[in-house]
Amino acid sequence: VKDPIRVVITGAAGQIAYSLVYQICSGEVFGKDQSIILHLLDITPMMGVLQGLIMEVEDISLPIVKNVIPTDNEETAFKDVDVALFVGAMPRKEGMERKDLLSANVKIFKSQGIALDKFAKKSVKVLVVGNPANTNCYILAHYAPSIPRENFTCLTRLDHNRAKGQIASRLKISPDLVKNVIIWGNHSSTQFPDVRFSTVVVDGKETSVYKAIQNDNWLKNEFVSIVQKRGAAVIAARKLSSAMSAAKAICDHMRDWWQGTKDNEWVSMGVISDGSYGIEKGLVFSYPIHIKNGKLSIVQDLKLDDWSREMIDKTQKELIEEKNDALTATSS
Ligand code: NAX
Repeated sequence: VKDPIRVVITGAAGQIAYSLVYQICSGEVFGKDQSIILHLLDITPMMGVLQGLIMEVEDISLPIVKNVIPTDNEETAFKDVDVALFVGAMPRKEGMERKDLLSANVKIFKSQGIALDKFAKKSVKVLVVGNPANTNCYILAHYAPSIPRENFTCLTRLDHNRAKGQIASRLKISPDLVKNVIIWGNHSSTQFPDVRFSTVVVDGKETSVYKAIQNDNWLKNEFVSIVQKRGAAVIAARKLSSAMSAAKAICDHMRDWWQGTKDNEWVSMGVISDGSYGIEKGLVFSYPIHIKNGKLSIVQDLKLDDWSREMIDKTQKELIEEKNDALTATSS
């Protein structure tokens, strides 16, 4: 068994964390031979609930968990961590405007960014899940300037998995036979789920999604809209936001970062833009990402037609507005 890595989960008393902790502790993400010290951060009123979670972690008695540290203190939470999963955020309350939510959350991420910068290892791998995920990640990175830019990501893997799921169910095939979907842009309803380069295996033969489905109208309209609005549909049905599927997506994201993607395959991740595909440099934008030896790279040279350019510009526009509002909220 390898020496332990320190993994912090924020929002640890919440519903995503409840599904996430078991998967992290079971070795599915970092490997069965990788021991773990788990740091669990939540706010002071949730410390009792967190104790319950710790009892459960003890009770499932997994061999790779060396220690669990519950805390409401940012220094304890981020001290020497190798991996930081930012799940915690303020939920949207009734009557709250989008702007109020953004302003409350970016303040949390400013404070946690400063603490991450001060206390975490410089090699820390960061994943932001709490919404608005892209913009929270932007603020976190902004306030943690000593950590390399390529270590910051936000979660769009749930959207990616939803897109795969929709294609698979339309073709009545298993989702693992769907490859190379892309989520471009913001984890919001302006995201662009793009299957122009995706392939599927049907009856043992690999073919493009467009050929297999033979309905461009469905792929350009209904499919896009279902994926964009899937989160809202889950909330409407469950009266709670996606948690089990979000936890699974977090694990997929981190496992691929740790272990890499196959040649000629990619996944979707929000990363700090280097200007690829005409996106403003510095914006946290979801791209097709190839991973080798722990290094993320944006897949280049995919052709954009007028329709896809327009879809990408629309989600970029929303992200620029969010970023500007966030910077105003954190500077006041
Ligand atoms: P919950 O409300 O169940 O849990 C959030 C937890 O965060 C709570 O325990 C709360 O006390 C804690 N928290 C609040 N402020 C904190 C702070 N300053 N420091 C530490 N902890 C703090 O929400 P849950 O369903 O677990 O969702 C968590 C976040 O994920 C939400 O922002 C949600 O919108 C977002 N999601 C993002 C997704 C994505 O794909 N990027 C998908 C799923 C989810 O909707």
